[in-house]
Amino acid sequence: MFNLYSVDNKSIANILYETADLLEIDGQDSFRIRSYRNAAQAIENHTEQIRDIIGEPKKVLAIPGIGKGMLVNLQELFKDGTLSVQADLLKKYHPSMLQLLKIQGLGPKTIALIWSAHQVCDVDGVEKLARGGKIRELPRMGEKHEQKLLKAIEDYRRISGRFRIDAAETEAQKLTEYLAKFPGIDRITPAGSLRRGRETAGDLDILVTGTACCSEAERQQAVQYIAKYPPLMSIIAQGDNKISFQLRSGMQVDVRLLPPESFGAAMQYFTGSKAHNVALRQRALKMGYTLNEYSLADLKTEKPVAGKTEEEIYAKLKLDYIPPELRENLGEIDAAEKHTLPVLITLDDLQGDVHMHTVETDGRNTIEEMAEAAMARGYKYIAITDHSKNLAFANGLDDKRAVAHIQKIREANQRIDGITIFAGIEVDILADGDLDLSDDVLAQMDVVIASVHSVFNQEPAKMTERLLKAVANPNTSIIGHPTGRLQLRRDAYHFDMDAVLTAAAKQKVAMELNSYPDRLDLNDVHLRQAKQRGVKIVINTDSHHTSHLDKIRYGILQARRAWLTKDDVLNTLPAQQFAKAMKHAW
Ligand code: DGT
Ligand code: CA
Ligand code: CA
Ligand code: ZN
Repeated sequence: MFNLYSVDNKSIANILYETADLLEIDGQDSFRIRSYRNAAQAIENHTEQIRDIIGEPKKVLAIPGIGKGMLVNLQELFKDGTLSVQADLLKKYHPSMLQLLKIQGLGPKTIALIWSAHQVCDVDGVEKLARGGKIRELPRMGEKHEQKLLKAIEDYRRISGRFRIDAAETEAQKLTEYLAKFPGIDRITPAGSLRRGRETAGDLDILVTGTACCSEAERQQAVQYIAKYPPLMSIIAQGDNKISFQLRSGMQVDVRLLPPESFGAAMQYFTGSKAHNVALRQRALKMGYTLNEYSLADLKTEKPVAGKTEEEIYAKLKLDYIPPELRENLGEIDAAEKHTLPVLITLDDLQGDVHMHTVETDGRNTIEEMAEAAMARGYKYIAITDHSKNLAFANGLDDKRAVAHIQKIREANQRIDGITIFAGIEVDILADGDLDLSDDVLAQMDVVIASVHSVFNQEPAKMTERLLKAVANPNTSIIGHPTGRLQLRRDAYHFDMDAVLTAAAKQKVAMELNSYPDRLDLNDVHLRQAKQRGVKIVINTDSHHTSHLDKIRYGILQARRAWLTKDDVLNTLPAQQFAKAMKHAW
């Protein structure tokens, strides 16, 4: 069973929401359904992680909306990794029901209708019904509903085709914990787009090796074990050294079992990218070798010359080792040959994180708590950057509150040893390009992040002008999440990126790499463009909770994919130099 001690409140809430929907489809009484929804909501909003308090029933029962029955459910969830109420319902219907519930506008009531009329509960089946005009015949449904449903299925397919890096990573971790329990599996590693740090993954590629992968009979036993992975929904293909399946989340997984002597070759091959591999194979051929997933071998004798590690393969091909993030055939092979690969930035290079919110606006923790958490990560400084008044729903600060907040931050900085706390703001860039607070107040800040949070649909020329005005404001230190895109949800707003980058380089205004996995903004492509224009980057988390500080690693991955080095990133500087950089001096 996978380890639920790494499961956060959000995932527990999701299981309870799903269960409530399933109970509703099953026609159970509304009181019971509501108790699941209420518990889900309470857990989702609870600041303490259930996994930390599950051993203390009193604390769990103290959460409003959680009664004795729900406590038993939660205990079961942590003990067995599943909820029997949910498991039974999924057995009665089919696990595909969970994917149906993810379709916009398709609720439990309609699903129940479809089920009772047609006993269909999978996306393909429902689509077929809609195309055949069968949905409009159901009670209280019409042609309009049918068309809307078809459109929603199309959207679902488009979006669910790829998963965000954090979701892919979580699934990979859970599966890894499960695989590690099989005797004779010694190494498990993700390959593919996840290992290259791409912002989304189409599917998971997991490589496994150990004594259990040596003979066909042994591999078959391991494959049998993998086929019993609880979140597995259906097996797509199964072979001698490979099994592909779909998880209940909709994610597809390829697991390959390899003998230790070809593990490096397999890592190289399945990490990709395809374009990198094609180029590398051509190089191998020119040098008298063949390269495949089993080894690098002599072209004539077919004798393997490397395969156990990736390092020896690159070395034999007379290349410096190429980090996975660079393997996109964008010049890395050439650079590896000439020994000019950049020394990519690492997490350890960062000295601080300068975009975070507190309880003063829409964050969940205090200045002190953020500072302590940052110190525990080894940071030398942070900046507290709460919202400005234009973001009314986030309780944004007006001039007066902003000044008082600066004072509070300065006091906290005095009180707390071992870390510098800069006073900052994430100020809204208004529709006309003005900033949302007075110049006089902004001038008192150490760090001014200017961000667009409203009126996204301006004409590109207008949006460009708006951003240029914000860059030109002498108080602006950083442009926050510069394109505004939300992955798989909202496209970037349209503007002339090159014009904005050119102006930013000239004014010495930095661009943010916002590490929040919904955002990853700027992305790898824009970061490379920024570097070419001589623009400096600040890598931040935009934390609204102490636990969010961890998300910095997603930003680091994107920075590495963009070939960024320590010198390209301002928050690798010591505190005093960083403070100067925020005032356009570097
Ligand atoms: P994804 O899943 O769309 O996010 O992207 P990847 O890069 O994970 O692609 P995937 O899962 O199709 O394949 C994993 C790796 O396997 C890929 O990066 C390179 C390797 N690979 C797959 N198909 C081929 C192929 O036809 N030729 C070569 N040379 N490599 C391949
Ligand atoms: Ca993949
Ligand atoms: Ca794959
Ligand atoms: Zn923001």
